[in-house]
Amino acid sequence: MSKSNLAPIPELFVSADEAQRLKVAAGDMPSWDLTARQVCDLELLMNGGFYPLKGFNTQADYDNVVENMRLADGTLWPMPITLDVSEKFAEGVAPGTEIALRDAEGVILAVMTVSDKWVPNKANEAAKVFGYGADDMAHPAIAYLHNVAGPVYLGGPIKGLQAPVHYDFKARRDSPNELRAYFRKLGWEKIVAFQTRNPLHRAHQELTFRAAKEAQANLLIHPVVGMTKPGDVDHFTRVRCYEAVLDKYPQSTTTMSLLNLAMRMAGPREAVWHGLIRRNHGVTHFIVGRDHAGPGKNSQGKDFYGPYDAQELFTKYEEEIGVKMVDFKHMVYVQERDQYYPANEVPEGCTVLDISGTELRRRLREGLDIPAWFSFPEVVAQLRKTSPARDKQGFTVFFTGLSGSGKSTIANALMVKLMEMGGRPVTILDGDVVRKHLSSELGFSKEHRDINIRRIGYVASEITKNGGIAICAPIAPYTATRRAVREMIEAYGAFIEVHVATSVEECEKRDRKGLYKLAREGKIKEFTGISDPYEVPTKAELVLETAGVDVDHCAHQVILKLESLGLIKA
Ligand code: PPS
Repeated sequence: MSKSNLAPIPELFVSADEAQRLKVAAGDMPSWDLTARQVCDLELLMNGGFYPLKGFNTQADYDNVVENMRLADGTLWPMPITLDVSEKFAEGVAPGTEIALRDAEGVILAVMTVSDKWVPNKANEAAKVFGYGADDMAHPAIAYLHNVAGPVYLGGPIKGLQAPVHYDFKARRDSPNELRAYFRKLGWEKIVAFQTRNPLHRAHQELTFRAAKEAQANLLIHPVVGMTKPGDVDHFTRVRCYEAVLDKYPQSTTTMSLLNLAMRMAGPREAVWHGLIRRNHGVTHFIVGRDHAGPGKNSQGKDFYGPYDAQELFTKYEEEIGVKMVDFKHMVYVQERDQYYPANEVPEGCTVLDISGTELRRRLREGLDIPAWFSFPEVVAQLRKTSPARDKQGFTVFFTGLSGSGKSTIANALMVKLMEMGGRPVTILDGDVVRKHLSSELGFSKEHRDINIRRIGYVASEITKNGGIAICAPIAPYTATRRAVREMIEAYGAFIEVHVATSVEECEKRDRKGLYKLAREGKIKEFTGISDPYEVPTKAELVLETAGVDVDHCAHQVILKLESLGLIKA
């Protein structure tokens, strides 16, 4: 185990001629559009990252993996690699059938000969693989298993036609055999791999370098760029950060390669799985830290796994994995020495400084200083680009209220005030204007109103995502639809719901467009507040009473709210 066996590892790709023949034959096969996670799994199946698997798990392999962490033949394998499909698709596929596996664009990546088809016991899978009952949806893989994964599993051997195409960071992506060839070429015999799904800061650089020195090995930074924990920093930003850190290692000791793995956040089992995958990539040592691949807190607010569970399980199977575990040393910054030390070797009487992940996110959000002892300025610059301070992020102000309540007028006044301040582009999505340009074919049934509001929500979410300010001013009479729009936008930035609470009596008295009169006369059907419902918001960020208050004052109240939320600076 001290030296890597860098001979090529078996892949599942067929010859070019056979691939061509299968591609033509696939035209007549049932065709499955792979999910994002299945594309990641398939890539590692085909390129040998999941060696010795020859395809998606058969039922016998699955059962034994779930119960005993072993394939049916007894080989160590801790993670089910399953092709989950819909009932409808499964109905048309009998064992023995060949199916074409396509990516999101319809490109055929592989052909699978279905040998097994079964309905899994997902609750048992969750309990055995992730160690938790089916009800703990705080675990991302348990939530995925129940809410996203199809109800039927198909298993069988794979014939690989082509690897999924990546357009980003091509030069940084290596199959196991490409990495093995690289190590052979450089004469690297001992290689320690570092798995990560987070940006690297100084402490990580120190610990990885120290780990490599201790093992007298070269270092492979091997970040996961397939699927990580929901909410993680996106891989585009992370890879730019990693590239900046790579320059900090002594030349020719260290390399970096991106791994298109879909993580499950399964703690101890995941650590063993990571070890096997790294062995397949030719490494000899693997850094396993505290709470390796842990998914955070469960629904009771406790960590899913014990801090050293992953290290214990890895150690137990180290021989079989074929990779030596390197203990992750928790490195801390010692102020007086201006140096990092392992936490248990801090000189007496010295001051230890640290910044937690939560504190780092707060500093980024509020645009506060991130000291150079904590991270490299190049890394901080990349993170700031992706997570600008709140007063530089996009957001949406969503006015809702009856027709004639004053939404559009206040929205226009707000827009002008924000434009006067400058800094971010402002777009107004007014009810009338949207109905002219985006929703001209829609009427006022519940179904059509919902489509209209979701369209507004989608446009506003794109504006918010790209750092702009969206001001929406539709009636939006339904709570559930407003909530759906909120969720859509909060994925990218703040959502401020403003209820313009002018009463129906006041709106009817004003009747600026003469519509209430027509509605009373029955000439306009389904008129909000008269012959159609308006569900009053109960959780709006701001409620504006407009009776006897001028527009300027109303708009100013919104400005004050935005200031209090840190979205604009006074
Ligand atoms: S919704 O419910 O959010 O989809 O409505 P919205 O897109 O904001 O459109 C409201 C404007 O359409 C005019 N209008 C009606 N409103 C309500 N009910 C009915 N049946 C109706 N028919 C036409 C009305 O002018 C609304 O404009 P505002 O600016 O709200 O007064």
